[in-house]
Amino acid sequence: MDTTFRDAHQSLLATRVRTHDLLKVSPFVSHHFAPLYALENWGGATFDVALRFLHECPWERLEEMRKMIPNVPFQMLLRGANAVGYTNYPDNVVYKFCELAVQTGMDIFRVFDSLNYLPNILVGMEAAGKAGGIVEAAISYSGDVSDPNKKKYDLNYYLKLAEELVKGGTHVLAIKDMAGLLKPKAGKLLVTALRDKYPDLPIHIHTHDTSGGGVAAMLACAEAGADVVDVAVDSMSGMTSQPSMGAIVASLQGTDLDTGLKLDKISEYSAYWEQARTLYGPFECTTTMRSGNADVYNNEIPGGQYTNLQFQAYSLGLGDFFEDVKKAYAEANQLLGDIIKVTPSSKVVGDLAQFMVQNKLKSQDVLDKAEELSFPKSVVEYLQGHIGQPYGGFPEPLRSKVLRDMPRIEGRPGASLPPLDFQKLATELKETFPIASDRDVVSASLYPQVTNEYLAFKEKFGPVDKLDTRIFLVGPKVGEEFEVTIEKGKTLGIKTLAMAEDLTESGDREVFFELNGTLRSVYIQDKD
Ligand code: 3PY
Ligand code: ZN
Repeated sequence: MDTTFRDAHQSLLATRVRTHDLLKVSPFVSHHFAPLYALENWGGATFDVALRFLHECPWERLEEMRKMIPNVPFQMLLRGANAVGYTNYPDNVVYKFCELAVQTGMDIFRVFDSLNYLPNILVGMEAAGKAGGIVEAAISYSGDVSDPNKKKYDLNYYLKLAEELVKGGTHVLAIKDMAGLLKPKAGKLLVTALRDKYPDLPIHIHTHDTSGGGVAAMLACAEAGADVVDVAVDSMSGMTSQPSMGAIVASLQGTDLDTGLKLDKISEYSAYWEQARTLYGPFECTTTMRSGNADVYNNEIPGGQYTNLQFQAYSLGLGDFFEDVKKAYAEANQLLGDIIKVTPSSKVVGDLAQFMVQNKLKSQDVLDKAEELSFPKSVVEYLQGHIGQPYGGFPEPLRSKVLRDMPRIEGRPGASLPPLDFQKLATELKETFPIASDRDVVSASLYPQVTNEYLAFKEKFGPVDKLDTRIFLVGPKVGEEFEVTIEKGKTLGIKTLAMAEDLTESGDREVFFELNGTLRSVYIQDKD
């Protein structure tokens, strides 16, 4: 599976790749990448980021990609009962979301839960299946099954969970190695055991290349009988992204596992992304990251979070801060009960780690002073049971010391939420924003505030997703001519001409331009 359209840019470019750049290369993908099992192109953080930062509609992105790539299955990442958000939703929101996703073009739903909490995964599986999607239940991987000293997440743990997911009716079973901890030996062990137990079940392996061991691990998994492994095109691969497509395809050429993909086409595809990537310079993980780092086997920080934490540490400019945060992350994980770490549980561990470094606390200090410390909100909510129940239970006496008489949620958090009234939400949203569509209503059911801001922006500025990425991020130069295709066959020619010298009383500046040869002007707030 090619993850270039989702996880690769989520991990390397803060999820900022715009629909415009995805669509430009979509016909090429359709023509040359038909042998792919799937193209992962939606879900995870892309939904939120599209609305919040790119001012574009994620549903439109999916619909347009579907039109251009009718021949490769699409795959998305669904955070179980959290859908594509960070919190719990009423069940009917998750159902509605999946229904619309299938209608808009989605095929395969990889469903996980950040604590591997079965009831949360089952809700997502049900919702995806009922909508008509292919259900790919995912076990998030932690620890090291090849290390007998790492006892909590051993082979037996994974086999038992797999059994539950198979019982739950999954069509495909995924191992989701979000931090890149699956060493070749562990991958071989795990896939062999699953293959032996389920000869006919499609097995799909996901990893991140943070340590640099991703290609070796995926080859080992493929040889042990995995049906699908995840890769990103070469120029969007490596480090916290997926391992390289070209490297894996080349390694398997002429073997029984030959993928049928053509190396010269992978090169062309890679060249496109090498260029496109330069447009997103300000969001590059490589401003702070220069290479892989095998210390991920100790700190277990997931790919996307690794670059975030590193970036934060560098912007704070505190010497060894990142090294300290990484060490504290491992300690925080142990304090919280050695939990599965992926969105949103990884944020809980990251927040506690940063809290420990900022307040110069060691593990023992946290335990000793737990009653007096004011812990980050995410940590308190985790201990209350807001994201589900961790395997092996909550850490005691830490939990009781932190929570004292605060309420606790037993069981699945979403189960106690009343259904959302979609009719009421639609009426309210359309009253405030007459341009709001039924899709926007579903967006608002997940992200109310973000959707309101997206609609307000769209009302004011129009379809900015049609601008090319340089113009969108930096703006045109004075005197520059550029074209914008707003729909098929409708292309506008725009030439910026001049700006008025004086500001209006409200701080706006008049900007003159030609639109298809006609002189026009707009008032724009001058932020300088
Ligand atoms: C997400 O939840 O967005 C992830 O990519 C988790 O790995
Ligand atoms: Zn991932």
